[in-house]
Amino acid sequence: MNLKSYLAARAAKVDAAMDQFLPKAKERPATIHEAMRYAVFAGGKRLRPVLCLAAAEACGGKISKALAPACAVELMHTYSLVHDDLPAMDDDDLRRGRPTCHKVYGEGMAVLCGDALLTEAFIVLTKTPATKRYGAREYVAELARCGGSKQLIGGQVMDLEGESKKLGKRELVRIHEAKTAALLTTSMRLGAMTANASPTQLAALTSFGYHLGLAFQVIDDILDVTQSTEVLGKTAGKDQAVEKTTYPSVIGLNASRKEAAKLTKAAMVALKPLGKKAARLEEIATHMLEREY
Ligand code: GRG
Repeated sequence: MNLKSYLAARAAKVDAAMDQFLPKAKERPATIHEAMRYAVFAGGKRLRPVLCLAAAEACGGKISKALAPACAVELMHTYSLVHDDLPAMDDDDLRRGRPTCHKVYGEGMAVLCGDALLTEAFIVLTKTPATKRYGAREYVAELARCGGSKQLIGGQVMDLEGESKKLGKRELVRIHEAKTAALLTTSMRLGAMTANASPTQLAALTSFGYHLGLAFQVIDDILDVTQSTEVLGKTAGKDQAVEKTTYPSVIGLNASRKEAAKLTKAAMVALKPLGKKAARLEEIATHMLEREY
């Protein structure tokens, strides 16, 4: 199967599982369940869950066992987007090509929607089958650590506190390690755990997730400068407009492109211990480097 069909098929599997896991839109109180579904089924790329499934396969596992953590990481990701878009944070009107959650449901409901999505992530995660090496304790610790004050929340704090300052590359990398790279790494690790990954396999996929996550963020910063709002589905040029520190603003566009390629190469090198089973992950990494939205 070529990569485009593979990604579409995997995203469809994730969507079908997500539809089963989430409370129905009419379940009372309906507004919150509608809002959760509005945020989740808004046409995201499903990159994190697809990586989670691919990580399971790269360790010889079955994707059916990795669907719950795949949905859990997407739920955590969607919560972070809903809260990040709020007026108190990035104040964005557009996400995934549609009005942001708070624009449709109001600020109070969007706060609750993010809270509910985050909580739901853990409910869904508990449906993951245990393996010889890993069970509920390891799965929950992994996702909670990623979402906590040292990773996602911590990264957002550094981001908020850096808003009025000119940051250097080291501070910028620290923010993206805690935000984008952390969630991509956890997606890989949870997928690997469902396949009873050996310590060597887990370490390889951890390193892959870290480097790919940083590369993804560099590309995201580049696209903010080079693409249109229509193509991105979110407000283009936003970083420049609010004078946010980004890779292009710190090292320039050309050096940013080189940095993304270097990080992607490092991600590929990390896959070596997995041998041929990692071929799909290599393809995904190349695709992500070349992505246009
Ligand atoms: C806890 C509020 C809060 C925030 C945590 C992860 C994060 C920090 C905030 C999310 C907003 C943001 C700009 C994250 C950077 C990562 C990124 C580029 C997200 C967009 O991911 P895509 O392109 O989005 O995969 P889709 O819509 O395709 O899922």
